[in-house]
Amino acid sequence: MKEVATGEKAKVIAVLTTKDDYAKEELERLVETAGGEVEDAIFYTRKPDPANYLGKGKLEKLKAMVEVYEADLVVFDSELTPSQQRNLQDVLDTRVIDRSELILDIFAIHATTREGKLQVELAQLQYELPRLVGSGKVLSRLGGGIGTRGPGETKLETDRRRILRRISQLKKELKEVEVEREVQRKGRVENHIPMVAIAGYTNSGKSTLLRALSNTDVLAADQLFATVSPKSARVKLLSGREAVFVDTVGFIERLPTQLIESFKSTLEEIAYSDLILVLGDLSNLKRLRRQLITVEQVLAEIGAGNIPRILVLNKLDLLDHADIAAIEHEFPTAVFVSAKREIGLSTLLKHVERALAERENLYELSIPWEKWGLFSSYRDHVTVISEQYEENLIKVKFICSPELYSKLSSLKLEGGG
Ligand SMILES: Nc1nc2c(ncn2[C@@H]2O[C@H](COP(=O)(O)OP(=O)(O)OP(=O)(O)O)[C@@H](O)[C@H]2O)c(=O)[nH]1
Ligand SMILES: [Mg+2]
Repeated sequence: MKEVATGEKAKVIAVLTTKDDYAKEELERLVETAGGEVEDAIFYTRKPDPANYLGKGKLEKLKAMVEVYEADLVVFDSELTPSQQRNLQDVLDTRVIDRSELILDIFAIHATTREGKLQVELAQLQYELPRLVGSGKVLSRLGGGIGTRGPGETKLETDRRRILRRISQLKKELKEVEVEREVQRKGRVENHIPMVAIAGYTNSGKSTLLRALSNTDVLAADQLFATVSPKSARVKLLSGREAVFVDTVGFIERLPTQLIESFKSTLEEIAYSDLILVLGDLSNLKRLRRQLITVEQVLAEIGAGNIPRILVLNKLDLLDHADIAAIEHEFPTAVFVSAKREIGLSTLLKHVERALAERENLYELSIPWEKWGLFSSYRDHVTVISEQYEENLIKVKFICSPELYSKLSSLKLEGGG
């Protein structure tokens, strides 16, 4: 919504395609985040009409509403086909967008890094492409009649070629950024630094949690998709070992497929992690249950379905004691925190450490003094249980991953164990 730049709120009429308060509220929040305000809404739950989506009566009602409110924009809470979108714009004489375009718009506003901007542009072009082709078809069928006269086929062909060229260029640039990311990831694996992804529905408090755990300056805001270019930070666990915690792009019901595709490399960070903190927002329990289902679906879709996880329920400060007891009963394995008030964070870190240790073992090595320094350089990545100093060696008992052990075992005293 361009109105964001001028500071003026765009007047929006919403078209809701399910009788569902939750969907209505979510669409309103999406519109607000994009810089608009829902003035009024209509419901249309019948089968969509192929030409205009709406039936004749509803369309007339909507047209009247657009005029009364002098609406800048009509937003549909579902997907519109390219021709439906064009036809509606013609009839209503105002801009009409669907849910995907709205979400893409928010991503465009919030992208801060070069990678984020490239990803959003790619998603937007991929959204636009079939719309160009679609309008071309409509035009040729109507023979470019009065009132529907638009760019001719030749102009459309050049537009299409231009977009396709840009798409392949964006993909190339993104590949380069991905290579950097892969190098970082390999570095972390080689240094045996476990990676913990913080995933969850948008606005659940992921960035606030990363900020609280790492004391770094991470942007958090009461907006949907505040984070489009996530950061990561090293966090010292209670034993002194370190892990890298990664913030992630929030999930939402019906996340546009173009976004999943172009943010693939960012979302893949979740699939490469050793542990996922699935963050839920306790401020509305009905919403929480529904959001957790969506999160499960997206995790499966991005190939992260089998990674160990901890359910972390956030915004504990908003519940009173009676509610807490009931919700603990419903989610017996969850860890309850308030990222904002920094409640429950050390318990959470304990759970993280325990979960990370699950695939680790207890080992014992006798290390000659001259190699002790080398062993010590891995101190952040192993949990030392005991050290016993002897004349020319140190006996050390520690817990670490099998991979790290195979590296460290080369330090042992010849013939020792
Ligand atoms: N009351 C309360 N509010 C919280 C808590 N944690 C986060 N919030 C608020 O929830 C809102 C969203 O927080 P973010 O950390 O930006 O959420 P996010 O999950 O990163 O959201 P996206 O990046 O948009 O997906 C902000 O207004 C936070 O201040 C909490 O423990 N209690
Ligand atoms: Mg965030």
